[in-house]
Order: sequence, then C-alpha cells, then structure tokens
Amino acid sequence: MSDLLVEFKKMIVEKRRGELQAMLLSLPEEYALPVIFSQAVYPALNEVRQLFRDRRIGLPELILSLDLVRQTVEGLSNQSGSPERNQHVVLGVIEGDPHDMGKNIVRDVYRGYGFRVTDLGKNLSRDRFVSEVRERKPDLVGISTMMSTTVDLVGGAIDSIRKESQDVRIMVGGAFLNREMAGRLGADGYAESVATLIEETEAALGK
Ligand code: B12
Repeated sequence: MSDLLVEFKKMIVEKRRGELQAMLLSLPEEYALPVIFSQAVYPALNEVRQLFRDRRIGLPELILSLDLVRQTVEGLSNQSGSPERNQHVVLGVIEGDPHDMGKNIVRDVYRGYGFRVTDLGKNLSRDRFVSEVRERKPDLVGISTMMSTTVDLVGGAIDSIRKESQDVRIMVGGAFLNREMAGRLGADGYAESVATLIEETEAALGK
C-alpha cells in the first residue's frame, strides 16, 4: 500500500479532519476511487469498529469517527468523476430501527460509483417501500437494518415489494443479516459491507 494511503487511513482513524479535507482536495489523479475505498477508507472503518469492540473508544467517539468516514466517502464520491450509470437505487432503513449510519455510508458509496440514489431515510414501513417503487420505478431497492428485532419486517417489506413489481431487484444489509438469511427473506442480493457492495449489486442487477 502506498505511504499516501497509509497516511490517509491514519487521518481518518485519528480524526484529523482538517488534514483529511486538505488531502481530499489534493489527491493525485492516479488514485482511483476503488483503490482509495479498499486500501484506506474501508480499513479505517474496520479499525474504528475494532477499537470500539475492544472498548478503547466509547460510543460518542465511534459516532464521530463513523461520521468522518461518511463525510470522507461523500467527499470522494463528489469528486470521483465516475461515469453516471443509468441505474436508480431507492434506499432506506426499515421501520423500528433508528440506526442509519451504515445506510448512509452505503448511499455515498453508491453515489461515488455513479448510481442515482434516492435516500428515503429511516423508519420506513413496507407500504412506504411499495409506494416508492410504484412511483419511482427504481432498478434496485436497498433495505438496511442493524437490529435483530427488525429482520422479519425486512422480509415483510420484500414480500410486498415483489407483489408490486417483479422487475425491481432487492438488496439487503446490516449487522444482524447474513447471506443465508437474506436468501431466506427473498432478497436478490446481500452485501456484508461496502467492501463488496458494488460487485454484489451488479450481480443482483444481472439476475
Ligand atoms: C451507533 C449505534 C447506535 C446509535 C445510532 C446512530 C445512528 N444514527 O445510526 C444510537 C446511539 C442512536 C443507538 C441507539 C440504540 N441502539 Co444502537 N448501536 C450502535 C452501534 C454501536 C453501531 C451501529 C453502527 O452504526 N455501526 C456502523 C456501521 C458502519 O456498521 P456496519 O454494520 O459495518 O455497516 C455496514 C453493513 O451493515 C452494510 N449495510 C448496512 N446497511 C446496508 C444496506 C444495504 C442495502 C446493503 C447492501 C448493505 C448495508 O454496509 C455498511 C457499511 O460497510 C451498534 C453495535 C455494533 N457493534 O454494531 C449498536 C446496536 C445496533 N444498537 C442496539 C440497540 C439495542 C440500540 C437501542 C435500542 C438501545 C436502547 N435500549 O435505547 C437504541 C435505539 C433506540 C431507538 N430510538 O429505538 C443493539 C441492537 C441489538 C439487537 N438485538 O438488535 C446493538 C447491536 C448494540 C448491542 N450490542 O446491543 N445505537
């Protein structure tokens, strides 16, 4: 890994916001988005989560760090110059779950890769997903949940979306889901994290 990307990752983990912003503006052109994501941003995300698990940082610090990761992804996405794709993603968190930080990072990575994204926010009922699919006719719906208690609601939303449209593809993700559960709930795709998000999404869209 290049020294620059090692430094970039450290800046995120150590929350050196000012330096990070300056570096975002001066990154050499040869650093393509997938390389920066996989070698700096994503390892930084993992390191921050590990620090939290090891109780070396607390919840407020975790939230600040996750927000900085998200802002970094957003900054990279805005300047990525990725070709626009003609694909529309509608994204949101299922009802009863207030956790939206994972969803927000997913949204910004999609935008960075040229997808058009409609972010519906959080606390979305199955009816809301259905009405958005009816009106917007997206290529893909992404449903996020971080809680075990809301996983079944994701399955319900998928069933209802299927009744509305056979064409739309559905991806799910979030802390308590895994590939096997995603399949059981009837999703077309699952991504454990943004590290595999684009490949998994392309596979789901190709189904
Ligand atoms: C941060 C946090 C909060 C923050 C949320 C801030 C926010 N705006 O999101 C706050 C403090 C508000 C919060 C509140 C609560 N929380 Co909380 N929270 C967490 C914590 C520590 C981290 C979650 C997170 O954001 N992770 C960071 C993201 C980046 O994680 P990620 O999983 O890697 O995200 C990736 C993937 O999931 C994937 N992905 C995500 N979405 C999608 C969508 C698609 C389509 C795809 C393809 C992929 C994908 O890509 C992401 C990026 O790589 C977790 C513990 C943990 N270790 O996970 C508990 C946790 C989720 N919380 C929990 C609970 C219980 C609560 C509360 C109910 C606590 C309470 N009793 O009050 C409250 C909610 C109250 C309410 N209003 O209902 C529990 C859930 C337990 C369960 N059985 O479900 C957890 C697991 C903690 C625990 N161990 O008990 N929480």
